[in-house]
Amino acid sequence: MSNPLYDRLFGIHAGKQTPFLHLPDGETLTHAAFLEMAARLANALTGLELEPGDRVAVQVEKSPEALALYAACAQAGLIFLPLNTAYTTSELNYFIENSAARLVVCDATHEAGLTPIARAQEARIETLNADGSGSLMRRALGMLPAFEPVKRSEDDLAAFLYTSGTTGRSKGAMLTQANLLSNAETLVTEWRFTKDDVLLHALPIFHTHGLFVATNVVLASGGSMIFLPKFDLDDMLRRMPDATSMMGVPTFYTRLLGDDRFTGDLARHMRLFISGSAPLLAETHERFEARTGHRILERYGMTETNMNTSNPYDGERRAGTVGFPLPDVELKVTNPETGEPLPQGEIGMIEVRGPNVFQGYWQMPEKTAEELREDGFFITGDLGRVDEDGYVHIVGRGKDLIISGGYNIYPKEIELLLDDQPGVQESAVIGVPHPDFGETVLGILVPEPGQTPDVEAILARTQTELARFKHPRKLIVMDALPRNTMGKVQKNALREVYKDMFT
Ligand code: MCA
Ligand code: AMP
Repeated sequence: MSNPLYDRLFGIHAGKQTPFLHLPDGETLTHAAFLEMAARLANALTGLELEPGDRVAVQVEKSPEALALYAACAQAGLIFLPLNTAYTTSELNYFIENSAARLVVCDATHEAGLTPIARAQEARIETLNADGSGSLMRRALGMLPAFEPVKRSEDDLAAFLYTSGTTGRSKGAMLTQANLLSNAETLVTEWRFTKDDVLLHALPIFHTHGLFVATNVVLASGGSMIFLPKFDLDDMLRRMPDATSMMGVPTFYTRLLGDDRFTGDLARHMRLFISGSAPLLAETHERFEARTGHRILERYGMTETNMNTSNPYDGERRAGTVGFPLPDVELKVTNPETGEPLPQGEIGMIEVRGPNVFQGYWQMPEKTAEELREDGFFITGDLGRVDEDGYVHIVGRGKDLIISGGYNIYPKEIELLLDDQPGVQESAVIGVPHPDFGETVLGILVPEPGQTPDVEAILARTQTELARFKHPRKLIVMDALPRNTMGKVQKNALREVYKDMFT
């Protein structure tokens, strides 16, 4: 029976004794062993009475078992819904409820907190820990290491990835098998991945970058990954000699450059360095080339679209640009007010269309209609231009987004929480330059007349409600927010005033 996602990424490796994951302890997991683990998990999932199309919400640490759970969901026709390990219980409550997940898989340390939430949804809960232990693997180990993939078509949904929104409510981006496959297969060709590649993988696997870009590309090409639990400079330097390629967010590159042990010699044998998820400063690009001789290949993508553009493998990788639209992706720059295409070179809204573009936001038809045009073009919210040679430049964001170390943060979500705090009349949250994370979160509070907000207590409150990476690194109290004549808060003015706060 056919199941394109499983067949083309995983099934092609059936029985192969070639390495797939090189683990931190020196062990290697072969493709065959990985597929057996996935099949056992798929048997365990169907044993939990899950039906094709059901959502499986997964908040677990990075491990081979966590990756096998993704493969198992593909095989069993379930919708994989990975969640950032930094999310707090109150954030998770929303995702589980909104997606109506049928199964929640979490670390044992979060089981007690999540059980009432799962129960309220009549969802099951299983545990999977960083070391591969937990109730889900216990079930899986008692299962057969073979599973007949559930029949699926390319148009069936394969994953939901939640992305924050301008209104503060996260939206579940629905991705089909075709969305994932088309992008993975295009990138293998564009970036020349082969079975001989060994990718240094230190990204989290709950976002597009680490899961669909890095992992799917390696799967589709038959290569292997040095699978590190997180970015640790010592591990990166130690393992780089065994790798051929690396994908990372700009923070990876600035951290490597910040260490004298990262020498040209250490990187010389590498085939390819790729950057994305946030703007790579042209200066970082240049320093990296001066140190290693390599020009970083920068590409541009989104949760809703996977990858849209890439600098060329052969040809000039132009610093400060995100390269050309991928072969099957159409990209246009439009007038943000009218949607009319603009002449080449002019700055406007970037819109994209192609097999990579998602199906819409789960149960949010109005939000979908606002961003996904009927003709299939997705309004990215990024402002850019196409230069005379066809390179795409991202020059800013129409959306009020902060990107910190590659994680997206929508100010609205934090502002809603700050506005609710005692003594606060209103707030504004902005991103300001940060040497390590690129940008970081700054909160500005306007007190209610005659009141003095307790800044420490408010910071503490953000800590219980919001994931760590969203916490304002500082709160500033101001008498009034700058506003334009329309009454809109002038965040640009605030960003200008506080731009040197962390640099
Ligand atoms: C960790 N912290 C952060 C971040 N990460 N704070 C702000 N922004 C972050 N990104 C917190 C930690 O909890 C810690 O808190 C403190 O900051 C310092 O942590 P540190 O040890 O320095 O951080 P780290 O654990 O080394 O992580 C930094 C990191 C990591 C390596 C940059 O955030 C990372 O792997 N980022 C990649 C994100 C990613 O994959 N994005 C792709 C999204 P405390 O002070 O309490 O100790 S997909 C996407 O964007 C699209 C589709 C695309 O194009 O790819
Ligand atoms: P996400 O919501 O995590 O999918 O993040 C997508 C956003 O990250 C895009 O809309 C861009 O604003 C930003 N982004 C991704 N790659 C790049 C890049 N290479 N340069 C600049 N911004 C990027």
